[in-house]
Amino acid sequence: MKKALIIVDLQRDFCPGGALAVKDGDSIVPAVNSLAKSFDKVVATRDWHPKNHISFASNHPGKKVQEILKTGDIEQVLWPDHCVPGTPGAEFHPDLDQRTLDLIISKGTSPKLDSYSGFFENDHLTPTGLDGYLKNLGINDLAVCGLATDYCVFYTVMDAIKLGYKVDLVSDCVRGVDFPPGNVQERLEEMQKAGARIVASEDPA
Ligand code: VGL
Ligand code: ZN
Repeated sequence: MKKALIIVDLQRDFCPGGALAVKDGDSIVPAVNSLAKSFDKVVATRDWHPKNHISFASNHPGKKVQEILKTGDIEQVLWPDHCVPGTPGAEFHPDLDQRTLDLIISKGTSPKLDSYSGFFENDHLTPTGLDGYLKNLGINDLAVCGLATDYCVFYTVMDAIKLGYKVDLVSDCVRGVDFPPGNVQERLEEMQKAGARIVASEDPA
């Protein structure tokens, strides 16, 4: 059975010192590197936002970071500018072993739409191509790790389950924003309820 590891947004801006730092975000890198060795395919997603992106509070005069913007059906949390291509913050963490990566999926590239999930943009309609890649390879078993547990990891896991994949969430290889406080625990429980298996990277798959 072929299986793939999805490494979500292990970028400098989500690590300590970055624009949208996740506490201890960088601490998962060594475990992610060793985990990657035991998968047939390794995919990294990356947040890849134009400067005029809808999710940046700086693009909405009078709005502050972590305020919520309602646009149609979508509730958009506003963030500091982050992961703008060409800036250091958009790069993968320098210690992430990029030699293991088979595919890189950029997401959130259109100014008007955010994309937390590695599979669909936040309209839940526009695919990133990841599902097609995996299905074409006959891969049905996924493990998901990376940043942030309660945003991009969560939405990636939930979409993967909806698309019919068997999903392991690697608990020691994720870290969360935890906004609003308690969000990480709530999202972990939601993922588990939906059918994700919470595993440790040492557990045999
Ligand atoms: C993320 C907030 C905004 C993430 C991305 O990778 O979890 N969170 N953009
Ligand atoms: Zn983002």
